[in-house]
Amino acid sequence: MDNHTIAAVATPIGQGGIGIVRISGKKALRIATTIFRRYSFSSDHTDTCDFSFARFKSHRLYHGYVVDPANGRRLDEVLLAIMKAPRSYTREDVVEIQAHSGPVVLSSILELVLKNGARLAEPGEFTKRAYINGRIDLTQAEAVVDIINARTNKSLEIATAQLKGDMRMSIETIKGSLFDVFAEINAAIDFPDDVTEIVDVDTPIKTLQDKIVARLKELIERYENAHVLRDGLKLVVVGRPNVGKSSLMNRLLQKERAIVASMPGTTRDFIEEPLGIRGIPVIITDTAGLHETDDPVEVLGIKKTYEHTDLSDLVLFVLNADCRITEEDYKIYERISNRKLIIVINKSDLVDDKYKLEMPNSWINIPQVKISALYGQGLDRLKDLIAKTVLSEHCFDTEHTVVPNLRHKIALERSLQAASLAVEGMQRRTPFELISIDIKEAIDSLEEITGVIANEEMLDRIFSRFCIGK
Ligand SMILES: Nc1nc2c(ncn2[C@@H]2O[C@H](COP(=O)(O)OP(=O)(O)OP(=O)(O)O)[C@@H](O)[C@H]2O)c(=O)[nH]1
Ligand SMILES: [Mg+2]
Repeated sequence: MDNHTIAAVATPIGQGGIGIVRISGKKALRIATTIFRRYSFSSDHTDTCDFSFARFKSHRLYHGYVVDPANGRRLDEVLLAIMKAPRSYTREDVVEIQAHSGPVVLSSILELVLKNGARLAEPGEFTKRAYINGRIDLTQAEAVVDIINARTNKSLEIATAQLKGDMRMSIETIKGSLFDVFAEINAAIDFPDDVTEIVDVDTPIKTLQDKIVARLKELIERYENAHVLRDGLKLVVVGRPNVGKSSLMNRLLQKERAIVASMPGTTRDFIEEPLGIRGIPVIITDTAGLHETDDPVEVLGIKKTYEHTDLSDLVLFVLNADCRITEEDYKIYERISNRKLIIVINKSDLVDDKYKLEMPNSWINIPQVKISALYGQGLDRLKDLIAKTVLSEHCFDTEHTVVPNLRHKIALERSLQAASLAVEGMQRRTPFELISIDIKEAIDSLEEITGVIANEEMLDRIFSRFCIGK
């Protein structure tokens, strides 16, 4: 981490009651001293006396003006919040300038702050510093984004619990048990004669099974049962060009979000939007029509479509009621048949009510629904089918608030695999040196979750989800 003082506008750009410029780092108080003039009861309401930064008291609000020291021009009347290290968001000296919220006033204040010694913060850099300076762990940093992005009460509840440190505590408890076994085994390796009780491997095996393997499994299961409540169901709409994918997405969203046109190849990039279907939080993705093409932009769009389907919880495979199933439809099916599917037969307004689209036998068991995205027919049945399919897949766990995200789950699985290998090893009386490697691996995977072990790429991925100023 560099030790520059960083600054950014911490509130959304736009007009509003209050806008905040946030500064963090060694120079924060000095910058505040340079550009802030305290309100005084003198006739011109300006405290011209030098208000040295040493006189700022922590956790106080100061009323005054932001003044450009170069020309004495007042930029705004503000409240200055002072939080001295280490009792601040980043554990560094933090100054927040609460000004009026308008894009021009806030950017002038920010510019002045930058001119006087700060550099512009990157997205999430304040939170990254809180993590690097040890105030929060990585799960708590992630929770900050989750709180900002929360779309349902349940996801907010999960994120708040995670910010409080509940996920970290669960991980620490399991890690503590792993350390106990690790210490015991290493004692046996180092002093084989002194540690007699380790010859009895039943105790560490029981600890591994009850306090480690079982708890890891429980957390992974909680991901399976609650991640939809936490992250929203990932619903991807796919199909050939022009079958009405964008029309369907717009219908479900009840707004003209995606462009609809009669020529194929209208949607070239994916479009993602949140919505609720029968009380289930959903992230719907409209995608580029899938077909053979040499057009490089379409090729990229199609690659992205498949990336999305591969990560989806449910795929709406859209067909055209008005024409027979084509070679392209078969190819798409081949590629997505490993996902949970619903076949949506669109443009049913163009065919007779009794008309049945001929389908291969292998598709018969896939849930199907006839709709007309153009006229809004069959939408309720589609929504019921989505809810039914999802509810049969997930037994929604609404009780727990400690719910791993995908990154946590992948690391938990690695930890579980290593811990299970350690159990097997002990049962087969494998040498402790080898078992100790598995246990170390199980510990390392858990430390990746909390960020005791972290690499730059992982941190970049996590903090790039933040907005600037957070
Ligand atoms: N008759 C009828 N026309 C429809 C229906 N749904 C969509 N259309 C028409 O079909 C054409 C293509 O619709 P889009 O929603 O743009 O299709 P798309 O699958 O997103 O197409 P691409 O983005 O090009 O892959 C438009 O002219 C729509 O008005 C429907 O239910 N009935
Ligand atoms: Mg489209």
